[in-house]
Formats: sequence, C-alpha cells, structure tokens
Amino acid sequence: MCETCGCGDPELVPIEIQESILAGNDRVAAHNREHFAGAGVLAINLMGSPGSGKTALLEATAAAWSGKVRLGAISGDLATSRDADRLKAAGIPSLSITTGSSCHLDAELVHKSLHDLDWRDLDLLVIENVGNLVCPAVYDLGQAVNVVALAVTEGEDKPLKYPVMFRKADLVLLTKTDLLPHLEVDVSVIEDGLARTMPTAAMIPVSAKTGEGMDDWLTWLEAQRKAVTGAGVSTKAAAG
Ligand SMILES: Nc1nc2c(ncn2[C@@H]2O[C@H](COP(=O)(O)OP(=O)(O)OP(=O)(O)O)[C@@H](O)[C@H]2O)c(=O)[nH]1
Ligand SMILES: [Zn+2]
Ligand SMILES: [Zn+2]
Ligand SMILES: [Zn+2]
Repeated sequence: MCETCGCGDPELVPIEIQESILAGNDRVAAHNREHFAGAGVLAINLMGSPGSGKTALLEATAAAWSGKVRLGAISGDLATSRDADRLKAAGIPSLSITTGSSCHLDAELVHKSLHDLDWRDLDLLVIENVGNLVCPAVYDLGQAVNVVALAVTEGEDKPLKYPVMFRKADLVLLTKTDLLPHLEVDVSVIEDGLARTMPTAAMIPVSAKTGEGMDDWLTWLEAQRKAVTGAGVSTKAAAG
C-alpha cells in the first residue's frame, strides 16, 4: 500500500519513523500555511472516498461562481491528470500531483506544486486529495479547513467506520443527493454518525447534478474566507 506512511502498519514503518515523518510534514505544512495566509488565499483540503464526487463538486462550484471568485485547484491522483484536466476544462486553473503509489498528498508535494501555479492571485485554493478515507486526514497540508465529500451511496455507517477522517472534518458535504429517491438511505443515521465523530457537526447536502445545496456551500465558503482573511471572497476578482 502506502510506501510513505505504511498506512499505520508499525511492521511496515516503525512508529518512531512514522512520528518523525509526521513531524517533518507538520513543519512544511506550517510553512505552506504561512504562504497562504500571507497571500490571503483560503486553502481547503477536500477529501473523501474514490468517486465520492469531489471533482464534480468543484466543476459545479466553478459554474455557480463563474467570474465572481478566483478559484484554483491542485488535484492529487495516483496515476493520471484526469481531474486537473476536467477542472481546467471547467475554467479552474489547476495542477495535477501524481503520487504514484502513495495514497495521500503531503505538505512537501503541495509546496513543490505551488511553484507551478499562480496561486497568489486566487481567493480560494482547493486541494483535492487522493480518494481515500484514511491517510489524507493524517497529513496536514497547510490548509485552513478540511472538507469531506461523503456520497449518499457510500453507506450510512461510514462516519463511525472511518472516524479518523471525520474527526478532522470542518464540514461534510453529503454528495449526490439526487440519488436519494433510488436508495434506502436514512440521512438521519449519517447525521448521527457525524455528531459522534466531528468536533462540531456540520453537514451540507449537495448535488452537483441538480445544483441542490450549492447556495449553502457557497455561503459556507464565503464565511470561511471572511474568518481566515477578514475579507469577502470577491476581493481579488473585483480588483482585477
Ligand atoms: N448522480 C450524481 N452523480 C454524481 C454526482 N457527483 C458526481 N457524480 C458521479 O460520480 C462519479 C464520480 O465523480 P467524481 O467527481 O469523479 O468523483 P471524485 O471524488 O472526484 O473521484 P476521485 O477523484 O477518483 O476520487 C462520476 O461518475 C460522476 O458523474 C452527483 O451529484 N449526482
Ligand atoms: Zn498513506
Ligand atoms: Zn515556501
Ligand atoms: Zn476527483
């Protein structure tokens, strides 16, 4: 599995080495965080299972916000640049980080990639992590907030089964809600799981397909940007 973190297996990577890797990662993440704060860019770590709808959500976000906000993306992918290609086609300046065998992004990979993207002009930089409900939660990238995309098709029990991820989440986007009429999913069970795992439970149901919930998601983003930079999201777009 994951050569860098051993996916928490102490036989693959001894605990002391994992601790030293994470300490090194935290130092670079703090450096990235200084970069983002200095430039007034809200950085988001967007995580979730493979196929939970992360890229589709960003495509829908760009369509809903067209021209009003400068949104850029870095997308982590094991083997392809498909997500970055999709995002560029949606008008989002994007960059792909191909991780090879590693199942998560780390702060150093993000720092290196910043040289290849005009990120300082952005209002919002979304880092779409590798699809995985475990390791991405462990590696700080220097983001201001963590958002987890959880699709209605994944099963009601995921918050309780993957608590490491949901403990780190500032917001859960319950994606693909247009599919709910076709499924036997009790959303209140998911909400209960989130209440037990998230530090402060916050969930927005969304559909990239129908646009349901997009207004609430955009409002949440604006509030985050105000909290982080003291400015509204449109400052840079309005300036130039
Ligand atoms: N019905 C429905 N399908 C969706 C929605 N959002 C995404 N999908 C579908 O779900 C599949 C996966 O979507 P992606 O956006 O590629 O998911 P992802 O999380 O970016 O996937 P990875 O980057 O591979 O982890 C695609 O077939 C999408 O068309 C939605 O709101 N409704
Ligand atoms: Zn890993
Ligand atoms: Zn630097
Ligand atoms: Zn994706």
